[in-house]
Amino acid sequence: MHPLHWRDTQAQHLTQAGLWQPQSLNEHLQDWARAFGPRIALIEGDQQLSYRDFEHQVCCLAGGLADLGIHSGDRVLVQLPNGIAFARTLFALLRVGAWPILAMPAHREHEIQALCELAEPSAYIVAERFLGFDYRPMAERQLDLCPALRQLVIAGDVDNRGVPLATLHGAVREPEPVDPHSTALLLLSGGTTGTPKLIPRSHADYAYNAMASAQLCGFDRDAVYLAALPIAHNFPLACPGLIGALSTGGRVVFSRTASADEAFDLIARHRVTHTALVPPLVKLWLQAREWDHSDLSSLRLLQVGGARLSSDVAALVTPALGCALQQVFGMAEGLLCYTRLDDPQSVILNTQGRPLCAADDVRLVNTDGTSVAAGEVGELIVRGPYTISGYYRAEAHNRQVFDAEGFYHSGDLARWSADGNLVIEGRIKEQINRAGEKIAAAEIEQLLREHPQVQDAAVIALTDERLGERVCACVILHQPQPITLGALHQHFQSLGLPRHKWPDQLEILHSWPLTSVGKLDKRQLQQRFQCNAEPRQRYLECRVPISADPQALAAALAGHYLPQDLTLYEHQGEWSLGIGSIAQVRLSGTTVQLNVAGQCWSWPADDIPLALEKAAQALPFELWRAYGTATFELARRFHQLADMPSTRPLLQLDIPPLEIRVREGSALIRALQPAALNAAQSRVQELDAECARTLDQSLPRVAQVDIAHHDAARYCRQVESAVAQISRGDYQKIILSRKVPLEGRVDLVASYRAGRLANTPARSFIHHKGGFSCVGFSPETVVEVSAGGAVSTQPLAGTRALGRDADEEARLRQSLYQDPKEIAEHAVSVKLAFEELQPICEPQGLGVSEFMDISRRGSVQHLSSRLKGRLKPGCNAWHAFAALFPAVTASGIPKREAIAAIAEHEGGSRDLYSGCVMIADSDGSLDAALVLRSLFEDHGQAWVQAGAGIVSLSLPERELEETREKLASIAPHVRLLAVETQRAAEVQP
Ligand code: OOB
Repeated sequence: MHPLHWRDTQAQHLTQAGLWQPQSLNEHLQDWARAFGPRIALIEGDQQLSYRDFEHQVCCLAGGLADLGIHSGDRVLVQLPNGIAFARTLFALLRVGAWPILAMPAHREHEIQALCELAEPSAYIVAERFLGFDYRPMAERQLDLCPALRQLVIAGDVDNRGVPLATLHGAVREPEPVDPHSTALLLLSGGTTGTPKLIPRSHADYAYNAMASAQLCGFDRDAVYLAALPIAHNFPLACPGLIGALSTGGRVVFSRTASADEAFDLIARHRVTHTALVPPLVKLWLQAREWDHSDLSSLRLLQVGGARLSSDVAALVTPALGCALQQVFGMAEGLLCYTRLDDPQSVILNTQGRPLCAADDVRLVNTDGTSVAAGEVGELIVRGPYTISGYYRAEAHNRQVFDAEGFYHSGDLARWSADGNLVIEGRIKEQINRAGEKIAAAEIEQLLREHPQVQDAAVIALTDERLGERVCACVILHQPQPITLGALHQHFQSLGLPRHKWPDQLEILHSWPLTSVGKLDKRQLQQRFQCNAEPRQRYLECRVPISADPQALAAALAGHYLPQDLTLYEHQGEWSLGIGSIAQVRLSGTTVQLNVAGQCWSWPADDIPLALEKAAQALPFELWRAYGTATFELARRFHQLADMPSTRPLLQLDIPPLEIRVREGSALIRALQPAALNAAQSRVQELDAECARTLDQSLPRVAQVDIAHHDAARYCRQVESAVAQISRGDYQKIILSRKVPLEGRVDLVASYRAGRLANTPARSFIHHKGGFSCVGFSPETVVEVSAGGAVSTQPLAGTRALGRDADEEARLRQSLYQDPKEIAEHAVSVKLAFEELQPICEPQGLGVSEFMDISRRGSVQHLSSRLKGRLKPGCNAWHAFAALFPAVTASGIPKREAIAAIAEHEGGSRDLYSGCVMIADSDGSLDAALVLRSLFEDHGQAWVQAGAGIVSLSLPERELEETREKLASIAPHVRLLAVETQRAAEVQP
């Protein structure tokens, strides 16, 4: 007998036993529509659909799909978020007998392409966009790459190719006759291997899966199920989930995401009775409950499964959420184990329950296939009425994981508790084989969590030349105080743990990487930290006392190290100078790349904050500071506009091998090499003595800059045309800028010193890299994020000149406070910054800490406000950056339209102007200065650039005047190189 046919041999028996019903899933839906006709079946936002209407819509869509040429046995890739469109599509495909392949919204090109290659779908039904991601370009590429793919159906607006889902209305036809034992749909495996596996579930087995689960979980007509996990996953789809709720006449409420904000509101509004989560989300819900007091009293049962739930967290569920807990151990391959509703608390808190069906044949075996002794841990193998007999198109893999008796070898390690319940102890793959000693990751994780500083832990195996595998502890800390591997070793020693179980490597994270359904993704952790195999390099440090003015010394040091690539960044009383680059992180094209000493890693850039976090975590240095820039055109990525041609990466960060941080009284020198440290120390001491002696040298001549007239007429025309677009309602506000070229070669350091003396900037900087230089006196930061996750931004909008004296300044300030245009402009900017911070910050504590103060910046004064908040769990500094970039002060409102119009009016890319110069630290902090009031030089050609905010009331002359006022804070301070030095520079540009 072929092992894969074990289940087929049982068909008659299973049918006779009443476990398999002789109906297709579509026929079940028809029965439910007849039985529960006018009752509400589905709710999404304000839309509610009765069983009858839902079934009718399914029939019409099935007709439309058939008209498109989608027939019985065709595979159809479905990638839709939680919503009615998903349910309609699923059942319509079942009605025509096509096989839906249920991809998750979080899947991207890598997974989608692999699925297309494997299953050769004839159609792809996909959302237009979801959570900021536009699926259409990816889907269109699949049309070109996958020859079998004939139809693209878009739920939403079509861009170039495809048909809108909403237009698929066909005549209602008789459904195709379907064998209930045949494949109904293909689920994706939650497996840990690289390639996706497809799991063919039949009508009969899946109907049993959902309906028996509904019974076990106490679903009835009054059940209101909240689909919070992504509905393409087996758990919310059929355990009992959507299909189970429909089978009892209950209703299903769709939540777009599983965030507590959204879900709590829906639970209260629709009196939800049941829902399901994976453990990482349970923790977030429990945290949210500390301040959220939504009415969750309707909730009867929270199902938790998909990964191990610790007993401690399990114990918090009922007190915090007021509902019963059920633990679920399940798998898309079939087997479901549930704790029962009437189980004692000890079973519910400490076990993963027992099989759904008496006919589930579950065994725990040793590596040689023999059953383990009572209470011992073994690999869980299973066959049964709703467990598959083989993956789709995976013969070789099937031979490995299905044995001759038809058992599926799950790779999960489990034991039976004395009371007959399963306790999942981990996975075979999560056992670390350290020099031959087997170590269970779960055991070390539990002990790590007992350390007072550790909030959560994950332990992974990394390949090690010496040990075979080494133990890597990944931890999230309660407080961002650093913890060392040594401290963890002490902890393990005090617990009496043998030395070979102590972690060999420690990695500190701010949040966990999650799989598409929200489980901890250990594979990503392995990829991320494997390249840290070499111990991280440490900076050698020394602190030198100084007597010079820190700004003068920092500038002198920059002058000394030029023309090497460097960045000098002033913030909070410190001038931080990064010299050279030993590692580079770049965002360009579709990836974020990390280069270190000739080795390169890359991460897909469809989630830029995540990719940057991964790159940062892979840096093989301890306590690094990165210096970098972001061009204004990066904003086009964040706002789904097409890239513009550019020679510079959208974002680049460099780790310097040498750093000098100067403040009043001392300089901290940090270098990777002892020789570099010593040399820098001597340099600092020499230059400190020189700066302290010389006060101000006579700086070279001032450049001739025609800030009053250059391009003035064209600028006024641009303002006029923008005002017309604003009156037409294209956008509300736009910042248009004007470039004024300078003759001669600029002395960066002298210009910096002169400009800095005349300005009172929020930040200042010199950035020089590969023939491009920028010196700036930034009026505001785009974002400041502390190591502890405090976020702050300071929008400045509304400008007046400072005038010639204190009286004039006071008079101009008065007029600024009384100008409705300036005040409106300011208020709108503050509101926008608030809205941008909301999705990434904890709701409590997010607010405006300073409102409409005055900030004096060089030759001008501005209305300024400050907003502060705290990052939500799961968000990093780059999420804050992505939310706030570009500064509204430099783009306009709404940002997307304004950014598009800027390119149109200014005709070309802005590059660094109105982008950022920034520093980012290994502790997660980030400080990004807005590049305005700056001087630029690119391969010998220098210019200054400034803009003004255009609104409907703008007058071209006044806006031109504003650009002059702003240019006046930089242009007069530009210093040129002496003639001889210029000549030398021309020879070697
Ligand atoms: C569910 O399904 P999949 O296919 O995404 O993942 C299955 C794997 C299992 O083999 C096991 O390794 C792990 O996820 N798992 C658990 C668990 N439940 C699943 N590990 C520890 N404790 C648990 N309670 O994850 C799934 C399918 C249906 C219902 C619930 C979960």
